Amino acid sequence: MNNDHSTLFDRRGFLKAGSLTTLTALLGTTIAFADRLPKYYLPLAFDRIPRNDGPFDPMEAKNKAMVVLNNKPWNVETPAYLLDDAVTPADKMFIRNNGLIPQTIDVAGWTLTINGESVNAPKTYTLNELKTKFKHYTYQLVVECGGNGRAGFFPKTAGNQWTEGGVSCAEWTGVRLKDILADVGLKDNAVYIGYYGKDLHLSQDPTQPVISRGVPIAKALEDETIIAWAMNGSDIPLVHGYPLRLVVGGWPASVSGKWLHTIAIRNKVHDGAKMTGKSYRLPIHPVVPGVDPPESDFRLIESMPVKSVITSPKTGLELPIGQTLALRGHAWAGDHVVKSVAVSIDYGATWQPADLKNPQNRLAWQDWTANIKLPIQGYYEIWARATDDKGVSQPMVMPQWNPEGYCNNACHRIAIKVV
Ligand SMILES: Nc1nc2c(c(=O)[nH]1)N[C@H]1C(S)=C(S)[C@@H](COP(=O)(O)O)O[C@H]1N2
Ligand SMILES: [Mo]
Repeated sequence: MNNDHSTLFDRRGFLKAGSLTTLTALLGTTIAFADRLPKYYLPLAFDRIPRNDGPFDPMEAKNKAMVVLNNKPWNVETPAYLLDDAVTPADKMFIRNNGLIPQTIDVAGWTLTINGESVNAPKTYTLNELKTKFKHYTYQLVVECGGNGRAGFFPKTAGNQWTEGGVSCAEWTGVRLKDILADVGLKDNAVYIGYYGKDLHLSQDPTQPVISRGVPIAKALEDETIIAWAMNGSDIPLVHGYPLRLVVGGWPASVSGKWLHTIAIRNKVHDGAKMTGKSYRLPIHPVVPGVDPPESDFRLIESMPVKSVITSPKTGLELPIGQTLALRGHAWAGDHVVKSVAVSIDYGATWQPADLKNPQNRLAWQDWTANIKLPIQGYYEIWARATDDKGVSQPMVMPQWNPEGYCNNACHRIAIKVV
């Protein structure tokens, strides 16, 4: 959070020459009487910028225990115990923005355009056309930020320091992208899609792209890849992409484009903002922690790794000796299914199986429960570990370190006391 304006003023308390230049650029004009600004006086236009995205404050609609990692852009995480619901409610859904939340949404005039090299001809739909022309589907979908768990990497990597809470599983309603694409008509050379949203770059320069990512055509054509207008039975909240959003479960959430207005069908891997360089990429070969290989040694993240979270109890619980402890949580595995979850009370020396439910639909997370006995008084850590249908389990400690801090799926742990 940048509420510290000390870098803007010189020793005498007047705006620095550099700050004035920035302000002039932002306002698109010079400030009249700049030399008469009182000491430590921040002109209103400037004052607002470092503090907030604008008049809309997404935290007003959020649970008060949500943790703000950054407010420019807004990045807010959910403490693990707040993820206890089977379906994540809006007020407990993490926020990850790369740019500024659009402040004015023209719902009546909102359209979705499908274009790109690999469509027969571009086509544009109004919201109403999308809703009336195509069959509706509702799916629970895991949307997990590629950087979730970043705080657990050592050495520390740059970016928002998500702990466990950059993940959600809400119920999304909309139409299948594959139905729309069948209506548009694709060329045989279609290999990738790329989305475009209406958010603004932090610089407020409308010509600068914020984020434009995508998925291979096979993932785009899956039944569960939808263009949604509703979340948990209501309009999508503004901060989560109102009025239209691409939702792709199981892959880094950065492919689920908010404030969606265009999808390009590409004849090559989409090259929009944050598709290139090292964004959302992992080193192809394991690297020594702290070593940053060249760009050519990275690959795009596709399906997210197997993972689980303990949502009850909350760290800090004090349990009277002799009582059984009921544990609860969720587990998910990208494009895969979770086959088992186990819990440990002795730092992984022994494990006991949890009861695991089937997912509500493909790409939804799975609820698990376990009842455990804690033999003596004292401090305990409880670990949970999920294994997917390929036999791949979560690592008990930090997984392969990577320079951007993605895909940390180490076991979640909570700490409790038996008294
Ligand atoms: N238009 C747009 N879509 C976006 C983003 C963004 O900055 N702009 N961020 C992406 C990233 S990195 C994540 S993790 C998810 C977060 O979704 P949420 O804020 O609804 O939880 O949105 C994705 N879609
Ligand atoms: Mo993300």
